Amino acid sequence: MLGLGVAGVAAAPLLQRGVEAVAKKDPTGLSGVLPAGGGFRYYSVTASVPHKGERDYRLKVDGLVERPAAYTLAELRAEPQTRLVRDVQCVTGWRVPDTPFEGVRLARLLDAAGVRPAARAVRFTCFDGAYSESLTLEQARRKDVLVALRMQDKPLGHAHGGPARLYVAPMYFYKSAKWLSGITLTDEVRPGYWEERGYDVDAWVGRSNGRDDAPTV
Ligand SMILES: Nc1nc2c(c(=O)[nH]1)N[C@H]1C(S)=C(S)[C@@H](COP(=O)(O)O)O[C@H]1N2
Ligand SMILES: [Mo]
Repeated sequence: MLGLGVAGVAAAPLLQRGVEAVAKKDPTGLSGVLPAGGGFRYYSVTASVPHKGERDYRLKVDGLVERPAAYTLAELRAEPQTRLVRDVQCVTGWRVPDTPFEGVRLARLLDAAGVRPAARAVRFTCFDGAYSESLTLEQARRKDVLVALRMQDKPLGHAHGGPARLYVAPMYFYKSAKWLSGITLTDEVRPGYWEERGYDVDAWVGRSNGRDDAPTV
């Protein structure tokens, strides 16, 4: 997996013109190698993703909760916002230092929903219809895990998973599910898209990125 990713990045200049066509043929997303502004690559495991905005975006919170909810963007913006500046690290090798993300702490949304005692994990689903992610409940409650509405001090653009994505600051960027549409409390961790394909569920980048930060429980 890592080998393929590095090869893909190295081949980027050759692929630039044809990258869209290539991406459509590559369900792994490893062809998302078009260098983007600020050192980011845009990754998507699907060839196209619908646009959602003010009118039709909803973030559902359900599963093992007392009060299921569906947030509009305006409602998410009305919550207290937290800004974090950390390094972004993809497992295929690229890294973008000091990237600001801003949004609502996931712990806040979990508390508002009233997590039932049987819940042990959180599953995240996306309106691309394919990607998913997961965290243990303890990980999900950390202060450095956000539902991000802004990135690089701008509203989150569609290519980066807008209007809202998960942002798991202390872990590899594949944990930060783009186009986030569902937060489901479950009784055990259900492996996400890449985790079913061999990536670790616990994707800590390292202590320097805040691993020893206390959870907010
Ligand atoms: N829905 C969705 N989220 C996703 C992915 C994806 O393919 N689909 N790729 C993941 C991976 S592997 C990385 S490195 C980052 C890339 O985010 P970016 O496209 O904003 O750079 O998103 C993560 N979240
Ligand atoms: Mo990644």
